[in-house]
Amino acid sequence: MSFDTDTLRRAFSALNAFKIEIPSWGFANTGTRFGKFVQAAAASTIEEKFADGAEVLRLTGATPTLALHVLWDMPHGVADAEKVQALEAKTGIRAGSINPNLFQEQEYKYGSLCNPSAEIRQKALSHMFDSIEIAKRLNCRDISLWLPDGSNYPGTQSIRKRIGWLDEGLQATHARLGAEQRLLVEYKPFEPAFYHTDLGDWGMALQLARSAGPKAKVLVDTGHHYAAQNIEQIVAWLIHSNALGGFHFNDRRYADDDLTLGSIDPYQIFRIFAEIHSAEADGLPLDVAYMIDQSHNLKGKMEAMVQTVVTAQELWLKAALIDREKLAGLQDGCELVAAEEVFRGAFWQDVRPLVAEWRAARGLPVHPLDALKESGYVERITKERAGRSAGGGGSYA
Ligand code: LRH
Ligand code: MN
Repeated sequence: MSFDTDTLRRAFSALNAFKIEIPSWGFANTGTRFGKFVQAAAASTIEEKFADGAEVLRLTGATPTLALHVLWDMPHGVADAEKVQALEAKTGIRAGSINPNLFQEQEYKYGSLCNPSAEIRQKALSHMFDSIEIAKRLNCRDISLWLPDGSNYPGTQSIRKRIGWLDEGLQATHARLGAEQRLLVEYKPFEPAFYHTDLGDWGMALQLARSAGPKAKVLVDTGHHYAAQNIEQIVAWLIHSNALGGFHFNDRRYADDDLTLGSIDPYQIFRIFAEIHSAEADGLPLDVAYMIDQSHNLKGKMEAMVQTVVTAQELWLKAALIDREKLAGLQDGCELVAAEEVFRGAFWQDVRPLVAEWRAARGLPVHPLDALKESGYVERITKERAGRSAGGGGSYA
């Protein structure tokens, strides 16, 4: 299949520009509150998570960084930085966003940065400061914060007081950031709290980011929306407000299901990427971290991660190839059907042969999933890691 040079040029520059970060926890055994189905090949040490991440980078050429969750990956905090730097040198994949853990210690039962106890808020804040120190030591730019804080019953907590405490906490965190560092504020409407969540939606995250300071931006986890919400409209608002810091991509049928990107509604991700490409085409200065945040409870962890990166590249390219000029004219002319045909038409087109050409040109495996199978990597790590991963244990990572 041959493509005209202009399409090839546009496709190659779009794919060259697209980097997506993979989560260390995507390689670990994860589950739900009803249990965890253990996979022998799963990673449980930081060494194994970097090895798996490097294999995904080798196969896709699009994942130069690995997101770390502090207590899961660096239980000794800054003291583990040297080990991580050695792994970066050995594997060629770098540590990416640093994700504090403010959700697993007993003290956080009634919240972390929003807890009525000043002492517990201070504990949470010092974990934020540790996370910033780790990021400084590893030369990582983004501290990516999600907190589960909230309540389960009306009247049991002062929502307004908690806003004040959270505001203070994020301002204090922002004040500790290095010159080049950013604080990404991730919102979520519910779970594990089921009456109110303190950082519940994009408006709250935007308000808190603004109040914290210019280095604070909003992180959009695609799974953190009510089914009826228009996510690409939220993205447009955050771009308009120069507050879009990054994404956690995954897919869902019902709630925060953390399924693989594009498995349920690939058109959703296409519509989000279309907002990004149109903003870039209009010359808006975007500085967006694209990241995957999934838990592979049933699919093989390596297969699911490679499949996800490949799907993200395809959807990114489909949206990059929208005939923007033609579409803008039709939109301004309110030629609805013609505009929709241009927009959706880009989604229909099969870009896989184009992505295959880009991979071949970059000396990358043309079909990464097949290459993973042919490499025997999963069989090898299964043998190496077998006989260890017994026991369900906690539900996550
Ligand atoms: C919370 C979340 C957050 C991570 C966690 C693994 O639902 O999206 O980004 O800390 O998943
Ligand atoms: Mn997330």
